Amino acid sequence: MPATQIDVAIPHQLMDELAAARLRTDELFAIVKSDSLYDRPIAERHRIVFYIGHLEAFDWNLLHDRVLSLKSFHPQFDRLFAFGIDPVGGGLPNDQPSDWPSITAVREYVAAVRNTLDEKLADALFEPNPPSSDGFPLTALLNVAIEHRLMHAETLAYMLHQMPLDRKIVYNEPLELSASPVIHRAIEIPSGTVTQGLTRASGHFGWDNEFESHRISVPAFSIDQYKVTNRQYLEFMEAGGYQTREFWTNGDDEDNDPNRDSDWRWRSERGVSHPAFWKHDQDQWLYRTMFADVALPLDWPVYVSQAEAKAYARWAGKSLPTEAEWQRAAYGTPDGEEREYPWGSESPGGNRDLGNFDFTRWSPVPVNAFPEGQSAFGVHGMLGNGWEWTSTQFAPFPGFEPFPFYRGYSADFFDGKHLVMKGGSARTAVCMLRRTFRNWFQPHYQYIYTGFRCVSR
Ligand code: AVJ
Repeated sequence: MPATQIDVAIPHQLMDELAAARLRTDELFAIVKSDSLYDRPIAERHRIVFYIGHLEAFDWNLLHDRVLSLKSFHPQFDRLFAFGIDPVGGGLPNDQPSDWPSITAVREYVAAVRNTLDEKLADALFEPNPPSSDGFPLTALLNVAIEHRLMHAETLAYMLHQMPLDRKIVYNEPLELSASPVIHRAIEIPSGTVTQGLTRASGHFGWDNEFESHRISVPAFSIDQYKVTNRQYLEFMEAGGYQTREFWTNGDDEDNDPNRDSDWRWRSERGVSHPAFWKHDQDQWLYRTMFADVALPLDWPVYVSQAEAKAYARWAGKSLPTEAEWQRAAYGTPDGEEREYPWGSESPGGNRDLGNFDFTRWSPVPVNAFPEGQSAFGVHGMLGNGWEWTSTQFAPFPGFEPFPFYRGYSADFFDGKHLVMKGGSARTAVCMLRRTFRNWFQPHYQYIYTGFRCVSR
């Protein structure tokens, strides 16, 4: 293909991706009944109306002066809606609905930002020398806007998940409750080398924490073939898992974990006694999907905080994998080559048989539902159907540089209080299923679509 055709195709694609990402977030806000848009479904987070403004304010603040030479038309909203992440360890927000602008004013701002950006972007992307900022081309900044929005499409789903059903417009989702019987076993992974991260020279888009590329040796270990299921987690609960302190304390310091004494305190102070997605009803467990309460689907992966995952692993006499072990199980091969995806090189975009991701469903499926997606070592379900906790603290790779236009994206969380998650969920967009993408959360956050599997060393 002549170079000019490539130049034209890439910008078009990014505008289409931005438009598609906007549809995803619009579709989410449409789930909320109109009299509930000022609710705060999770105590630590903002009210829903904030996020309607935030997604546009983020794009505007990122792009308008840096690369598009546009003047702000609503600086007050640009600031009000700028920051969407919880403060760590601080108190809970106590703003009132009346502190926020009307939904009409917010929606007008959203429409105006979109129109103004789109008009200017269409020109800027086709200029002979498209604009750049600190050496980052406009296309990289657009990828940041698109992926930022798609990450919120997932974290907003976590938030709306916690709303009472009578505040949502309910969609009758067909649920996949059983596949063939799940037979658990551990798979031996021989020692080998794992490549982490991206090289800047590759020109591939990645967030700041994905650079630079480097290799790590991983000693042999064995790993669960499937994610831990609700059925297995129930056994842990019935064995007194939530009441047994030794499962919640890192006495041996094996992970060098700074949160080692805090897990039991968290469990006790909050009175945590079951996964946040479960609900006890008379004498049975129910599972709260996005749109319904159903009898606990035993073969679905359990979604829990990292503290709960570690407690289960200790009860089972095992551990959580490190980030490098997880990658070795997912992308390594017996001959030492590394794959692009667990199943090979096929992009997950076009094949719905490779896993439960990219918004096809709202809910999990049984852990053995996608045999075609297994890794070279035969480990199932590593991409999709729920992120997976690792024991690795979120920290920079060698050669890390913060993005000059978004310095805090990762660096604000290199605090020893966040753990890496790998994989993806039913609500993870296909672009973030790349090998180098790293997600992270605090160890006591229960409202995420994140499970785990165990390793033995
Ligand atoms: C990468 C998912 C941990 O939501 O806390 C969104 C993504 N950062 N806006 C988060 C993010 C800024 C972030 N995670």
